[in-house]
Amino acid sequence: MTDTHAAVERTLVLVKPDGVRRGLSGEVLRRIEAKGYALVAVELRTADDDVLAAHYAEHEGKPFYAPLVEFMKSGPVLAVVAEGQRVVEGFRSLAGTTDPTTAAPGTIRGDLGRDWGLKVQQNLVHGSDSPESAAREISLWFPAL
Ligand code: DAT
Ligand code: MG
Repeated sequence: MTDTHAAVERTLVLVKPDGVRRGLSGEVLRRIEAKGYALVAVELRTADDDVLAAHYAEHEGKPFYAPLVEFMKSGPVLAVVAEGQRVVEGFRSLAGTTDPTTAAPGTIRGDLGRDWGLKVQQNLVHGSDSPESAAREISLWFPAL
């Protein structure tokens, strides 16, 4: 192996309205920092339709799309940019799989989330799924970065 210096990358994390409502913003930030990633930006804000339509464009037309957008507008979200080598896949690993009921214990969703019998999985956090998604989402949520 010749490339021993992996590039520093950035990812977009959202603590979704369920996580903010439950007072878990600090717990999510704690896990990001405990893993050794740096916080580049942290901002509590209420998402609007334009940001959410762009953010979730890949899901437009799916049955859970409209309830997902409504849920994401149901309260403030904590928008975070975190930085470190392989942070995109690293945060996805910290978050756990999409369905919080079966997400592995030890992960954010697995430890803190569950099914509440709702149309949309309220799974506490969003994390970019690739470096390309991260670049797109960071420019959407934090155009000044
Ligand atoms: P992830 O957030 O793990 O990247 P995703 O991008 O496939 O998952 O979906 C975005 C969000 O939409 C997800 O966090 C919760 C909701 N969602 C996804 N699939 C769903 C489904 N089958 N039923 C209800 N909500 C769903
Ligand atoms: Mg996704």
